[in-house]
Amino acid sequence: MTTRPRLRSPIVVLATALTIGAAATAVPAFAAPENEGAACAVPTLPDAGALPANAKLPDPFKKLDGTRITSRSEWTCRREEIKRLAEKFVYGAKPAKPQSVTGTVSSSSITVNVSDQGRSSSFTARVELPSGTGPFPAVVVLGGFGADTAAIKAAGAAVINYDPYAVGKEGTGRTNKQGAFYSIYGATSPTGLLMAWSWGVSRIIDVLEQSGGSILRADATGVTGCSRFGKGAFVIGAFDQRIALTMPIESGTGGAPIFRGVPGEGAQSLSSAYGEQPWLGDAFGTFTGNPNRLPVDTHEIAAMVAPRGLFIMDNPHIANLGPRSASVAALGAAEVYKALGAGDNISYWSDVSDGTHCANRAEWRTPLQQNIRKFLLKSGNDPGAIRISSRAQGRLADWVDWSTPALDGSTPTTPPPTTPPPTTPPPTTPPP
Ligand code: MCU
Repeated sequence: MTTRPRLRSPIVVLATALTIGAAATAVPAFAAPENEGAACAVPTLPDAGALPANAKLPDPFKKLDGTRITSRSEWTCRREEIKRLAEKFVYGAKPAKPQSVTGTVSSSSITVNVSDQGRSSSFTARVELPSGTGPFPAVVVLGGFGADTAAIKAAGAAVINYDPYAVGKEGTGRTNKQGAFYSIYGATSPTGLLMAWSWGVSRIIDVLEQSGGSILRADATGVTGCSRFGKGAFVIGAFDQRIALTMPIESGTGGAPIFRGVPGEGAQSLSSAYGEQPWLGDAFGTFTGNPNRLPVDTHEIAAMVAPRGLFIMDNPHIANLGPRSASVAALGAAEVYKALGAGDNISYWSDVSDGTHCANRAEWRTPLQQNIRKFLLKSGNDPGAIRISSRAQGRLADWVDWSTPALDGSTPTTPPPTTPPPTTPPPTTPPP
């Protein structure tokens, strides 16, 4: 079942930030909402048994009512459809912001206390500040390996060391899930670990917002992680629009690679990834034998990040990681970015020499820092790049039977950080 997020209007967000941050100096003028399309009217989703088989990638521009979007403003509610399909069939529901989120931010740690419907839990994350004077943007680094934290700090961003296992533990069965998420939503919650981890980062950002932003800016958060934590980074960035920069590394099956490409590429099989840990939601079990009935694929999850910064790093030397399928996801998402006028905001880079999984790679240092400057520090404007290694090159044309529409470009989908967003979602009825 998809939990319908409670509407949290941008006006409330602004008022909250001003009230709590009244004593601080560096209050962000406007904080983007976690999910801009929460109020969109979405048709009833199909049941798993009624989904048609489709060996090609679903058309990201085609709404549930069968018509295609024609303007950029419609992307907000089309994205909401993708979000709800992804929750129902792939990752499990991400609950709305809990009744109470409190916490503290210091120069060395963040504490998050959550309570909802009589249950509570908490977790902490260690903070490392860069040199210089804050407030700083921050990159949430999952799991503590594979991400170039020295390069992140050298670029001027703080590192928030997030332990995903505190929020969603590995090594448990699907009916005994543990961690801060499951203490609240139950050990038998059908929501998988990736979405639980995503919920945890959203709660960190809630606390950053409430802190007034004097140490860490709440409006400039990035996320990264490698391997299983690359799967996590991918989902975290897709499901919280307050995250300005999403950087999954060598994420493998359950992360960036298109599900439909995994069997042919010889990547970790869908059933292996589903069974290894409860990363994906319980509902994904229906699709592990054949992904063709999935009404969404990962090119659309990547497109949920648009027009925000997305930098997918991959390793073309290990077929088990599905780098060919990941490149197709990036190419498919890039079509959405282009249609939204944000083609420069997506990067994919698998052109690397060292084949070691989660190695620290010199090749990614410059684009990583460029992305941090562009999306977190707002001090650069380097265009993104798609650099696919010839070792593992996917072809989008093999996977699509749709073309990219020229969207009416008059309305941006996500307002820039300094401009308040509209208080009502755009109309959902198709134009006559
Ligand atoms: C690529 O991510 C995973 C992979 O899906 C697992 O099968 C393997 O056990 O672990 C990888 C990983 O997280 O390595 C650190």
